[in-house]
Amino acid sequence: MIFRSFNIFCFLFALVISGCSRESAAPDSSPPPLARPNILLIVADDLGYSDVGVFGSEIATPSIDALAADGVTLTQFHVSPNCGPTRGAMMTGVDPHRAGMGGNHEVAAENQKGQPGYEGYLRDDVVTVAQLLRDSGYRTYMTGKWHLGAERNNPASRGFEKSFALLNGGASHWADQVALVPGAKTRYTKDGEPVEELPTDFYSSSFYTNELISYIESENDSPFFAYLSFTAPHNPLHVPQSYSEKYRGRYDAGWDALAAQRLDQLKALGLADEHQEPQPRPDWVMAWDELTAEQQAARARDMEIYAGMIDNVDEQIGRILDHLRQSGDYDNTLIVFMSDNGPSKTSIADYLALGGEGSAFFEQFDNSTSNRGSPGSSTDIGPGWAYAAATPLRLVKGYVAQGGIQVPAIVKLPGSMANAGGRLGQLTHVMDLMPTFLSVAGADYPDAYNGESIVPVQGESIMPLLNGESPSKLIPEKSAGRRTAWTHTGKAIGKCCGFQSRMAMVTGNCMILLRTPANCMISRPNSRIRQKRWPTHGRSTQNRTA
Ligand SMILES: [Ca+2]
Repeated sequence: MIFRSFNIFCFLFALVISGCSRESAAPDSSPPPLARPNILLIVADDLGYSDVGVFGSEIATPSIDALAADGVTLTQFHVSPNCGPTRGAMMTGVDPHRAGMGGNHEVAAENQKGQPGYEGYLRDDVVTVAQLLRDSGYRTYMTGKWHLGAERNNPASRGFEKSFALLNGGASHWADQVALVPGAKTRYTKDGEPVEELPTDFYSSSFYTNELISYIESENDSPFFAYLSFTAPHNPLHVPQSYSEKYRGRYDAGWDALAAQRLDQLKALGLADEHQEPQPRPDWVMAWDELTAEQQAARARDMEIYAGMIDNVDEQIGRILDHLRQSGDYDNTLIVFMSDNGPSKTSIADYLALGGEGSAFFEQFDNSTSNRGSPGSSTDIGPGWAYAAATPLRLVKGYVAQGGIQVPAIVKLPGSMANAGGRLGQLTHVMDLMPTFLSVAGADYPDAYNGESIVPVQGESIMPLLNGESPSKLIPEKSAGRRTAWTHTGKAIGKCCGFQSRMAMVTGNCMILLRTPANCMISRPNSRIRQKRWPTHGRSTQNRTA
């Protein structure tokens, strides 16, 4: 019924568009109107809640801000606290455990290894949105970070007709292919085939954008689903120097000052309550004043580079949106922009703790302040700037707390939106993207795929919400019952009824810890659940570091 209604809508929409074309006597260079819209999904990596302008950032993001003016911002959009699980849910519309992506398998806890739900690649009993859209006649493209399995899965085997992918969770942003962590091998593929060498002028964000634009340009016979998966601003912090120079001196006052400044801006934008206090600095974040002058200079430079990476990402987004405007596709494209998790506090010390060849690996880098951001360096924003980047939320990537799982998100529907420039504060989840995309494409989620039964879809289309229809549909009755099941990578997030809890659920403005085994999503989805409200301030177990 929904799809039939949608098809009627598509037909009427096409009539309206074609009627407009006739009335305006537009030149024939524009492509013919498509009954089904294109879909462009843009994902930033480890971008904090207040790291873009419309969410309170001081970083210049005019392209993202313009997209928000044409679309709506989702101020309660939820993901998993780490890259792989978010991408698993995003691609399949189901809980990341059911997709085989319960955690980042590179850092799985002992009790997760070998368990169903923690395979580290997309399981055979899930289907991707790319597969279903391809099967329904869409052209399907992706560039950038995959992180959904290397041996068992790659974009080419999971529905993408054209792809250029980094299979790993991260790597150097330059052509040198230096691995993110000791002992890892950086792996790129093009259309599923290994890529041994990158162009000498390779820089991740611009290369991925160029490649995706070339795919979109190469064909014009059907709508496209394009997934632009930036690896920025994930560490290592790398960007052409002209971008970081724009922010020279901007962060000399430190992360405590930045957190306060962003909170003020969020209040001015109406995104934070006027009475909200700054989040207490976690024990693992040093006060800026405790750093030596040398440490402050190095850390301020890191944030300048991070800001430059986001500035550069915004420029790339502007380029692809301009391309769509010039080709006449912009108005007929559903566009989503989001981050995959909160800002990362991971520092070199954390990688060294993984053991192996750590010390020797990091000896290769020249992390002098003058070389930071350039090839041959490997730095990060560390705990302090991550704390500030998550403002006004608590904690950061890797934590089942709002700062880890609540991210900036923007959606622009095809055509003009009656609520353009507005905000939607209902609880939405990355699992909802797949059903939303299928809805606009007029495609069904099947009971079986290739003759094998598959996991039923768990997300829900947010089209009614975006269209301004039934705005309460997802809240409170839906969100109150939504099992979001975020897990922390191998670590308890708090105690619940005397047990270490690794799961939580958001209901309205509360996060509730769940007492349940980490792998119960597969084996016992209805296992006994006991709940406890998460305290205002979590305990911290980590050493402080600059
Ligand atoms: Ca990430």
